[in-house]
Amino acid sequence: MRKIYFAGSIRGGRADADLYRRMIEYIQKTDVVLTEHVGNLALSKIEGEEDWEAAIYEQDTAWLRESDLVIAECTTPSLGVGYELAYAERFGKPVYIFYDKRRTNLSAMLSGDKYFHLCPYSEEQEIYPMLDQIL
Ligand code: 6K6
Repeated sequence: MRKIYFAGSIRGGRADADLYRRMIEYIQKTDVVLTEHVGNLALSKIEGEEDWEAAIYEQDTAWLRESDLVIAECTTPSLGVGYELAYAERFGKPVYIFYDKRRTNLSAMLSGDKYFHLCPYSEEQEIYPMLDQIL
């Protein structure tokens, strides 16, 4: 099974956390999601370790390097997700960026980068057929 790195906002704000969880559950029907905790922070296993923020960085960048592709939900802007997308590009990983075009004016640093596959939607139901095409 392919390994999918799902990226979504954590400290940028959790307004779309339930959407991330539904997308992750959908992807898990066919593929492995390395970053299940993005949809449910209770699943995070690193918090509490000594120097746990460095552990998060090391774990997430290792997962990005071993992933087959990256799927990001970018409606809620997040510095961490922006960093991950540039990191994924540097390692040649295919990157698909989902965003609700009614709610977000996507950064030009993403919409202007021809490397990224943009997946705008206006209703959540449009997301799942697009995921079927990608997976
Ligand atoms: C548990 C409770 C609060 O924070 C945690 C654990 N934190 C993180 N664990 C794993 N990945 C993280 C964590 N914080 C950020 N990330 C990564 O950055 C995720 O892969 C997200 O895609 C992205 C979110 O970045 P911010 O800047 O919105 O936090």
